[in-house]
Amino acid sequence: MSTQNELIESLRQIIGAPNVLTEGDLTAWVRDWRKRETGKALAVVRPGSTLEVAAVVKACAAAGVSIVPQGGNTGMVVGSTPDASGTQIVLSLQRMNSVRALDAANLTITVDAGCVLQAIQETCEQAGFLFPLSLASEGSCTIGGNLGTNAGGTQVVRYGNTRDLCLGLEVVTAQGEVWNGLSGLRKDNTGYDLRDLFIGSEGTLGVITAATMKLYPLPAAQLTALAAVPSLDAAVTLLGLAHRFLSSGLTGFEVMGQFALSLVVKHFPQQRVPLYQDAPYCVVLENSDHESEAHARAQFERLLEAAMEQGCVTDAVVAESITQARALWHIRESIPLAQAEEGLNIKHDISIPVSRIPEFVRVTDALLAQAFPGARLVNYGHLGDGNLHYNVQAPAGADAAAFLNEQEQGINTLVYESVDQFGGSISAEHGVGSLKIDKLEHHKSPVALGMMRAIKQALDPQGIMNPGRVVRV
Ligand code: FAD
Ligand code: 2HG
Ligand code: ZN
Repeated sequence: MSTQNELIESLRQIIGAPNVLTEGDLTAWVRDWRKRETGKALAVVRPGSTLEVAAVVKACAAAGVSIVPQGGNTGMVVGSTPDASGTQIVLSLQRMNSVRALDAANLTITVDAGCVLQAIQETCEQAGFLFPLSLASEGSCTIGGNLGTNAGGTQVVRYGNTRDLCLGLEVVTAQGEVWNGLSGLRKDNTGYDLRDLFIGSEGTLGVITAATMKLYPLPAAQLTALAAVPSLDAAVTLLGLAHRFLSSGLTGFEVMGQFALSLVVKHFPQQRVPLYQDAPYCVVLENSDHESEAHARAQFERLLEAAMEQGCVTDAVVAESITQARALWHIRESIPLAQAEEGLNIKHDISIPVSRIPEFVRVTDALLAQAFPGARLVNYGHLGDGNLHYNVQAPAGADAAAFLNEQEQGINTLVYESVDQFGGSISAEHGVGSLKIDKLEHHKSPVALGMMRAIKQALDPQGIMNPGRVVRV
């Protein structure tokens, strides 16, 4: 029997044959969400407990077989699917989906890594708490994947990204040992922060099996508004006013370019998209208030009045009900899906200091128009965090796959050089995966890359954890 067959046999013994998939349609595990790549797995392995994960990792390490940790497989950078060799296993955490504990006094929840984000939000809400991480993929992404990518989303402006919400982790190391760091402590200065090493490491250092996350009180009211703005400069001015008028009540500030919104109108005609026809950009704002809805509404009115006086808002609607608020958010959250419907596309998940974003967009739009005539810019994102999704869609009517084949490298180089010029980052929230591994080598300093490689070598000397992702050793 070959080593690979022996490994599969021992995995079957460890976690039960029905949880080691080698046949049938494995597309859901081997193709990435964007349909950029379809790999081939030696097996899809679905352990049901931390001890099973540890035993699986030990067996793979002994056989020298690489492991690709996977949660909901909603990642944007081809990081959670196997390569085409058929020699890697996909380690799916989906069966590990229990809430372990909710500590109301400590304001924490401890969950298995395979818990779906939306299920965590709902559990917390039923217990009277807010778990603020919020992404359009929340119905299928897992907390393990959120931690693996240090996901952002639409509430970062107030609550921070996944890293800011995490107090402790349980991790299976690349050697198959279990590190229990589920402390729930808000203060712990006992040396290097191991938790922060694993957050954002995209499965390249170990497997996150559980996490202790922060909870917040549920706000008394959450109000959503949509504002039409005459320019990105105006959107930045509005952001400044929103910080001033709403203070910590400002829990969402998302910008959407007119073309991005037109794709939602085109592909989801059942959605009503107000205001967008008359403005180059619209902004979704959210005000969470711990007093009352009336207080939140009065604050919003004062903000929008001041913004209109200053000319940075030309028109606005404030949602009158939860249904209306959801509809406004749904417009924003539909943009990635509308882009997918429009065809294969190029994503740039970038961050730039907020103050420099309008100039970045002016300069980069012009460079792209000159070098790649007809390419369509889909610009939107988390302006409150200085994070744009500065995406590119093939020219209308063009063969998108052929366009990406020929132009993606050039477009990426142009955009990322501009990002460098403006002091930004080539990945704000989606991570590096395999799509940006080459780019990272150009844009990260040699000193930083050297430290990253040293960490990778120290924690995964065999190089079996998600190889070909984030950093090459
Ligand atoms: P996967 O895609 O399965 O994995 C992602 C990475 O994490 C891989 O490298 C994988 O190896 C690693 N990983 C997964 N689980 C573990 C684990 N238990 N231990 C160690 N490593 C692990 N992202 C944002 O940041 N903000 C957004 O607003 C946002 N919106 C999105 C909207 C849509 C419609 C979609 C499809 C995606 C969006 N994403 C967004 C991207 C994606 O949802 C996030 O990156 C999410 O955190 C991935 O979670 P997942 O469980 O699907 O992880
Ligand atoms: C979002 O903010 C996600 O909607 C996806 O991060 C962004 O598809 C994208 O480029
Ligand atoms: Zn995003």
